[in-house]
Amino acid sequence: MSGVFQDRLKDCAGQVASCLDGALAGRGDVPVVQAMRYASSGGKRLRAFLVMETGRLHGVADARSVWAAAAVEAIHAYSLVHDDLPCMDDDDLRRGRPTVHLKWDEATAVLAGDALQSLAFSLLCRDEMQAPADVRLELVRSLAAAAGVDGMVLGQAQDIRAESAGAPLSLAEITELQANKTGALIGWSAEAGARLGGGDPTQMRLYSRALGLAFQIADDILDVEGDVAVTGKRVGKDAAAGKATFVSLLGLEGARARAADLVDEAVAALDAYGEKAEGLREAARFVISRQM
Ligand code: GRG
Repeated sequence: MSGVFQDRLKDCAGQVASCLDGALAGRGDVPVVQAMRYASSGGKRLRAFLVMETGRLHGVADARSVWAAAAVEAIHAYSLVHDDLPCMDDDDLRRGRPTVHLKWDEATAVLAGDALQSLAFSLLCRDEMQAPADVRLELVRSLAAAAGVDGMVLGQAQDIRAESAGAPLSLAEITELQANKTGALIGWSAEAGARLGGGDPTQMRLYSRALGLAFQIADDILDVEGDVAVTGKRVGKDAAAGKATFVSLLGLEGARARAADLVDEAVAALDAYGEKAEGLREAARFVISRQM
């Protein structure tokens, strides 16, 4: 990972952490709030980076875009807490630490996830974002669509349904499922910066579609080849569950080649932006080279 991208990712992560800390401050040691702080800390903050970097590309200062970046990270954190529950993936490890329902209990994990989701929408209403009402409304509407039953929740439901289906999913079905489950939030993140800057999100949409799919293919590869000490989550789960993945359908080399093609596609979508988009190009390359 190049120094410029690494520094910017770290910088965005720090700004988002301060924003979330501030939003959750002053509530004492209530367990559900402690669980929200725990669940929304750590992680690569790739979605936050996408919001802030596409924002910068469209002339938006970090002090404005960080609220939208924190919002998408809050939704992402909620999805991970709920995904780890015994009724879903039943995981014990996330971001290298015990999952929320093990550190507290299931009820606290459900509530912390719910409250992180509400928090996300309240962050989009913050005055500090300095967004006109129509832009703010569009960000709220599109985040609801990306997170809900037209996006991430639909993808999660398709994933759960596939586990009990008679036949493994086809490549087209997996691609659609993943576009919903992980692609929708990644897409929202890349488009949010353009929307905040009053720009046209079309190129960001093309970039993020390719990026989101490459991200998921890399995730499938990591589930086969990753090291739990580095990924901070259990690996080998897909094969153990007999799940169809990009690796089971394309083979390891095929999956790597497809991911590399998608990175080229994502990079090509940034042509019109010239040098200014170098951070986003590096992000695309990072997505398939990452070890965590
Ligand atoms: C429970 C409604 C609901 C949705 C859950 C996103 C999701 C849907 C589940 C996560 C399961 C999973 C491991 C998906 C693979 C891709 C993914 C989202 C990985 C985690 O994202 P990273 O790598 O995580 O960006 P960090 O920890 O870096 O933020």
